Amino acid sequence: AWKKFTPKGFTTPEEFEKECVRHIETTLARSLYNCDEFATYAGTALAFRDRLVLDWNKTQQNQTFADQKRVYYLSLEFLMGRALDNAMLNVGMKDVAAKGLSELGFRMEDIVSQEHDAALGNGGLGRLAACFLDSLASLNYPAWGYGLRYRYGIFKQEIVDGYQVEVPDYWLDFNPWEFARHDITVDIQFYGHVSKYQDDNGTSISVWEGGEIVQAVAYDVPVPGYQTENTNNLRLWASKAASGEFDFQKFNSGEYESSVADQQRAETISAVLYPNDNLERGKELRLKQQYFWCAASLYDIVRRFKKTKRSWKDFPTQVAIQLNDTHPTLAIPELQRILVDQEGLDWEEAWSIVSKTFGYTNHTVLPEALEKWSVPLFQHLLPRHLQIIYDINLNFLHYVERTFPKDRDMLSRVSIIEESNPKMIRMAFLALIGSHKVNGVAELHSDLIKTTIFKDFVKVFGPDKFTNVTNGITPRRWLHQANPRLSELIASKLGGHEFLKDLTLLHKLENYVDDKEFRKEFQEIKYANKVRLAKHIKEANGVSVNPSALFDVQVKRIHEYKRQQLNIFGVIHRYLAIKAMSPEERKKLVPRVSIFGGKAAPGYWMAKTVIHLINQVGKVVNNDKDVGDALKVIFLEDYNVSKAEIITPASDISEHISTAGTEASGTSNMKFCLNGGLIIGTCDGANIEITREIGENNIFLFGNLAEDVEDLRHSHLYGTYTLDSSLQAVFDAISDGMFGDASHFSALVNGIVEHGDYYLVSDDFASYCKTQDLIDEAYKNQEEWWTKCITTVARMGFFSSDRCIDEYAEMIWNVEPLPPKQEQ
Ligand code: 26Q
Repeated sequence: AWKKFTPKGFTTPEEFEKECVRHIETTLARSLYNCDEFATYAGTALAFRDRLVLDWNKTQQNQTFADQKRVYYLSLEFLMGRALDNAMLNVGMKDVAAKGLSELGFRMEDIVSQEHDAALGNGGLGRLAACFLDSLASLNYPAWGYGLRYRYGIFKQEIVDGYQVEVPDYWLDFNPWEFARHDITVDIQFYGHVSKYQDDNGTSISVWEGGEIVQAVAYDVPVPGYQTENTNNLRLWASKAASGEFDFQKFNSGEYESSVADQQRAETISAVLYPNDNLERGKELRLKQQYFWCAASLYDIVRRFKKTKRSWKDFPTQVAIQLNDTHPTLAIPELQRILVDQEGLDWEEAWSIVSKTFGYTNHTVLPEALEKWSVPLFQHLLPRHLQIIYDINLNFLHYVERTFPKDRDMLSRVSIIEESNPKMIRMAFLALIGSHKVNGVAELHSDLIKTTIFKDFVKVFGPDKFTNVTNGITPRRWLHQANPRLSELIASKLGGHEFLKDLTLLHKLENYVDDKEFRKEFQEIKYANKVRLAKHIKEANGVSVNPSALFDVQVKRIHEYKRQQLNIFGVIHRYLAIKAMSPEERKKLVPRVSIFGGKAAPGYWMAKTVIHLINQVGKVVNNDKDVGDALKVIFLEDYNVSKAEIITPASDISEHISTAGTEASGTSNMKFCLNGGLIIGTCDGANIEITREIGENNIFLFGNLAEDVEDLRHSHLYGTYTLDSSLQAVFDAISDGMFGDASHFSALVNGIVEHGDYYLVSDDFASYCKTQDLIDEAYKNQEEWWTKCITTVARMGFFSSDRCIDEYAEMIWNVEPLPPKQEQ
């Protein structure tokens, strides 16, 4: 008999080296002679990939045979960042590999940084999807992610003369983490028309005919869990010309160019990630992306379900599909179409299955971010889906009419179709009507959607359809990987790394708040992280910053509602104050480094102006001899996940200062706190729950409340209003040309002074500056400061994405974990 083969990967540095070198010499066909850092990265990645693949295959087999409910997370964005470091830590072999690498003459840090970020996302929404995959895998949930394999991820940002310049992010040159499945393809139809036929029983059936076909090809990415064999799958679809469509006639008759052009047109669908964050732009290509990806994913899910030979009514007990915002809403009419047109179910039966299968997560209440598509565009691209949406709407409106016969206006308010010119499809309404649960991403936000955009729907469906799942972050990447020394320090006090699987265990750290030794080490770690960031700033910006200064960080997408303008106006205010001081007074100041980072959507002119102003202020302040260390202003180029891993552990204060009621949750606020930084923030999004967990004494809150925003906006437009005098002084400095040509910034200033100050910068400015002064005072009292930091870390347990995923599993998906099979 054959002995059972149990794959065992390397366990010693020598074994690792052997594997790494084998891959360099054979898989990559390179000689060890000219083995540079990149080749070594590739060898290392392939050595770890081998281990993942075995677990991955086993997991998928296990999931197939287990025959239990699975979760599908549909997201147009997965902002994964780098994979190698994460894989090494999950397997628990990073130290072994580091030793092996050093024997080969390399430093782990240099090797890890060779990897290109997988930047298939804009910001919070995409990174949330990545954290969720990590938690789903680590908690052994049978779950798949479905997304698009963009050839170009989010653009790379360069700063040239203070302006943002976008550079394409071609990231697929060498990607060891994906597996092309050329045998798993789906033909996707576009355009064409709908014909009606009678079947043998005389019932009419609709058939979508004509148009063009594009092929979807699956690319699979393994998603390893932390210290479990469980390795889930992320399936990304790439577009390709369908074989029948590639015109060989043309090809042979010398029209080579136009036949290649057809091919390229098909590949355009998955070519590029739309770089808008919280702003919807109704472009046809975006709608094509959405349908392409939804249709391919659903075909795949349905195919898998059909293999179980179960009856259709079991579909919602076997399949849970979560919609990450409205971007995958087309999955709803698509499943209805499959069930009715292709599988022959009657409408009611099909709709009951559809509406039990989907859950919808809302991430915004900003009106400019709510997705709408024009009916004529839809008619052209997806004629059958438009009919289905009209039928869904009709049934829904009948129901509303019966339930609320007296409220005639209700019908037009809740209709999926907006009666504008052209008519528009409101995707959020379709997502809500087609799902069994709708959730917001923080308590305030989940309350707000019930009283604003979905108010009428609470009446129609009742409040129980709506729920909250406060966002979370994975402690594996955002503590263990980004801040290994802090992770080790915590482990040394808590007796191991269990807290990385159950973050609530952090509360035990409160026992060490007054422990002298612990406090000292905690401070040393923060300092070392700041030294590392200072080194990066020196290399990237050429500016020397003092690591003992207070590091004040705001890194996130640039958006008016996030109010980087409030921050930079505050910086100018500080600069003016410093200029007015005597040298003796300046010496008493807490030195500060204001660090900004983030991308502006390429067409978002105001956001680009903010970037320009920050850089202009930096140029003046950083070269002003009067100021010295008292203030430095840094804009870090190309903020992304791997930069966040350096920046997050190095902050003393981070800024989460959106106009109250505009930021759905925010997740970087959680990352900074978990890494022992304090935050200055408004009463918005998850800041409110962070305050509740860590205590009001440990956070610097300021500004107006969400409930007052409407009145404040009104009084700007119709009341009398005098601008705060210190903000006026800031505007005067800008107008005087202190930061270069003032005309560059006039729109930014006028938006506040003349055009209603929609984001209430002037209303919050005084309270913001006052709170910044409080921070300076608090920092002077170092003992108290570190108490706040340590207490904050100890109380962050709630914000693990593991907690979040367990809540989704219980309240929305009704799925159980599936632990990996023990080897016999
Ligand atoms: C829509 C249509 C067309 C083109 C682009 C888009 C689009 C793309 C990305 C619309 C929105 C987004 C991204 C939104 C986003 O990141 N929202 C953030 O989600 C986080 C996770 O829940 C929250 O923490 C943030 O508060 C929220 O802003």
